[in-house]
Amino acid sequence: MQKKFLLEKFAGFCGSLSQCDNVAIVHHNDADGISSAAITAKAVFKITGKKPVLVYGFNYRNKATEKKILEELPKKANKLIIVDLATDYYGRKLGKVDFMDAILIIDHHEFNLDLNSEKIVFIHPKFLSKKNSSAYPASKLCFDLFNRILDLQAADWIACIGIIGDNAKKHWLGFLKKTAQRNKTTIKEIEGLERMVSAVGVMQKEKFGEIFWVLFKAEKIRDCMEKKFLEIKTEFEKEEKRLEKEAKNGVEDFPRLELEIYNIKTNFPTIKSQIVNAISNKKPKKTIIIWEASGNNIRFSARRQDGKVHVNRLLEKAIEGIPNSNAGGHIPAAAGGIPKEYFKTFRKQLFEELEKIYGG
Ligand SMILES: [Mn+2]
Repeated sequence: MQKKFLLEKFAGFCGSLSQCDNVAIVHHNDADGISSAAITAKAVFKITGKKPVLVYGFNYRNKATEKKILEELPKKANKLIIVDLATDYYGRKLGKVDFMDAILIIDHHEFNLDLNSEKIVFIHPKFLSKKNSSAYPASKLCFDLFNRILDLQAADWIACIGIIGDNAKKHWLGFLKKTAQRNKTTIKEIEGLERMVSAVGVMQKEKFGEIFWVLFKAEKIRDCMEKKFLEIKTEFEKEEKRLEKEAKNGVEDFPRLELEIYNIKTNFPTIKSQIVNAISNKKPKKTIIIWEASGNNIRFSARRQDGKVHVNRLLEKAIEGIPNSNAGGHIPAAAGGIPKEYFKTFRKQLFEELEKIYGG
């Protein structure tokens, strides 16, 4: 897909938006996803004078939300914007939403299928930038795209929440610094805000929707700092500390394969991302895997920051042939799940794949 043509297609989508449209936004339920949605909603509001009629946070494999989305969409909205959701998974569902007038997808996960068509505008960093896609969070991409069409400068700090949440800070230090200056604050304060947003997403998912509206309405960082959210952040940081310790105590270390496997037990399964990021940021030359049992399933996250192992491929290989399994994401960061009775198979295939790389 040609860059110029794609940007024209994007401008065409924005140009076609009017007061008569009812826009729905579906976003990944994490810091990058919700920031992408807030930036997008601000842009839609500037263009149409209307708030989005529907906003859904969505996690992969959440069948209940998926069903609700597909039921409500045709009743309430005629245009759909999907942000920060892997299209290889979500793309298959898009067949079911061809009743929409137009669809805009902005995402940065690895993909196989280019969804661009007459009705669908699909924008991915691969089409626009030489940057590695995982280093170009969806929130920054949304910010850059809409900022071409209208002045969104005032929402620069929201893009930073997504950048920090997706562990891409080191790729955007200049932008973070500039944003902190323009907002008369520090990078540290913006990091605190990201922690607060992630804390609500992890600890009290039911309140995460509120965060979207807080970000959407906020004009500046301090408009978001509500006491009830800051209390959740304190709880979150306590749980994080506890789990980091627990993980370290039970680590399985495989030095020859530069592999460390961690296990945690928690009531807040999505906290895995934060724990594995914290470990991996200290050990960029190790493949780090963290897993936890939830019901009949094992869920896992993997990280590798020097690029020697592509953890999205690694996990995809490790789940091969396992029914009801899934895995995917980015080269340095990926996640997935399997039914727990296949944990041995998963481990066996994981080691086999690593042996191929390390020549065992
Ligand atoms: Mn993302």
